[in-house]
Amino acid sequence: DQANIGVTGLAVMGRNLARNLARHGHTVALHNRHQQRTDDLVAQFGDEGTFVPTGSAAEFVAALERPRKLIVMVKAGGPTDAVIEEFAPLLEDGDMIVDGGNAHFADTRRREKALRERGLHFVGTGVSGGEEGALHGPSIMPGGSREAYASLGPILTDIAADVDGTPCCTHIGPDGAGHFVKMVHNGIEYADMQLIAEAYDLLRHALGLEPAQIADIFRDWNTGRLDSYLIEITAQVLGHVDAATGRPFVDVVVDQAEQKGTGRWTVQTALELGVPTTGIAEAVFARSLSGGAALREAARGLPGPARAPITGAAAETLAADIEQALYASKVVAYAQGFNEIQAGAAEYDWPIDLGAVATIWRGGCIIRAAFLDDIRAAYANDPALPTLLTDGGFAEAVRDAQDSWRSVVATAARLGIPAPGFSSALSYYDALRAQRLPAALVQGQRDYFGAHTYQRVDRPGTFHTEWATRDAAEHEV
Ligand code: NBP
Repeated sequence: DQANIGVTGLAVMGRNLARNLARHGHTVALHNRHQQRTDDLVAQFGDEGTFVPTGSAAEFVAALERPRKLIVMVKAGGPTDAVIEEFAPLLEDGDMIVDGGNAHFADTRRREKALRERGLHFVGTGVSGGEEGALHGPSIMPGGSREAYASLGPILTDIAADVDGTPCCTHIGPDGAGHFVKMVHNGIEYADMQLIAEAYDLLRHALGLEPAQIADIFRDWNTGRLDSYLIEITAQVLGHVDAATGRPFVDVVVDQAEQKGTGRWTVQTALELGVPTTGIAEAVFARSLSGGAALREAARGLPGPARAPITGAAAETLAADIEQALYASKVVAYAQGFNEIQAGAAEYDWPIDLGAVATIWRGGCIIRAAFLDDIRAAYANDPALPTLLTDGGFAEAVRDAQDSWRSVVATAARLGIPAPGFSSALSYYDALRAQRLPAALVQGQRDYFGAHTYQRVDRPGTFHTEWATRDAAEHEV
């Protein structure tokens, strides 16, 4: 049997993608560096569809009908290059290598270029949704050439999640565009998780609620505009009781958040592109701070304000205020993430449709949410929207939320509860809407010590002031 698609790298992600493909009627060639995984897959799930297990790279390539389509699901970095080097010499003009791993988009650009010169298509593809998504329908973000997508698209849309009949898969753009968008997706995921964690921390320490009570609040929020996978699983985690101790699960977990690096990449790239993604950056730094055990130990005794939990009517308002702050901060984080995609698209000449990105994030991926449909609608209404914050619907929602948002940030500061996501999102909002920023003063400082020059509000030109002279004379440069 010739297979119409192949998967190499059969750890959790590759195995589940292969099963998903087979369940959709595709004949799937299987390959893994150590053949045990291939054999295990066939032994356990062979009855789910048609698999063609192979042992060697040559056998795998021979099992594929032309033009060949190979999905690579191995560890990102060196292993991906090793697999490409193993297979590329065995392939022929027009064959397609799909990298479904979490590659950095710059690596994908490099690999795409090198393989294009060898007559092969390289399709860096973001796959989100974890192992469950891979099996039941992920959100898929393919890059690479339009030509490759013409033959891969129907297969990928088959196995993607769908929302109201629309598949969560679209051709993002050439070369590294798919992995870029996947990277920003993960960055937004970091920001969203951090904001939810701050909401929990405030409910716990400003209101003195127990995790089970907070789980109920999140369950309630999940029936409204915050309806999302992340809020849903937050309620599950908070409601979970540790079997061994009978304590809330969240209290027996070490409070040091780990990271695999895609959040950091998103921020590094944002710095290079000059796009403020403060929500994602705060989330990445919050994880780093949590992991700095020695530093935290040294600082643990530093003084803070007295903390008496808020009670009574004020408590009622605070919970609702926290929902508003969470919503508004989330709008900021997503607005910043979409601006980073916009900047990446401009830098690398990718014709990315932001509305289409929001559309395919509505299902399958970790940040799936009702909210994404509002983002889709915002870009449908105005594809050139400068920021989600100026969309009519979001602008109104944030306007309505802002009193609550300010009060939550003030409460956090007063009680000494860290809320970097909430507060930096609010500062971003206030900075964006400001008539004048103190950047004018910064320009003055730069001109003073470094003759860096400045521009004037009242006439064109570039100016420098001779600060050291007695009359601080200005002249045009
Ligand atoms: P891992 O990232 O743990 O990678 C394990 C696979 O890589 C195995 O098949 C292993 O083969 C293969 N491999 C390695 Br390691 N080095 C190799 C080499 N030099 N040559 C050939 N094969 C090699 O698997 P995963 O968690 O399934 O993730 C796969 C990809 O999908 C990763 O890039 C990951 O970042 C991405 N991803 C993961 C998730 C998730 O939720 N886990 C979500 C989205 C994307 P072996 O069996 O012979 O050791």
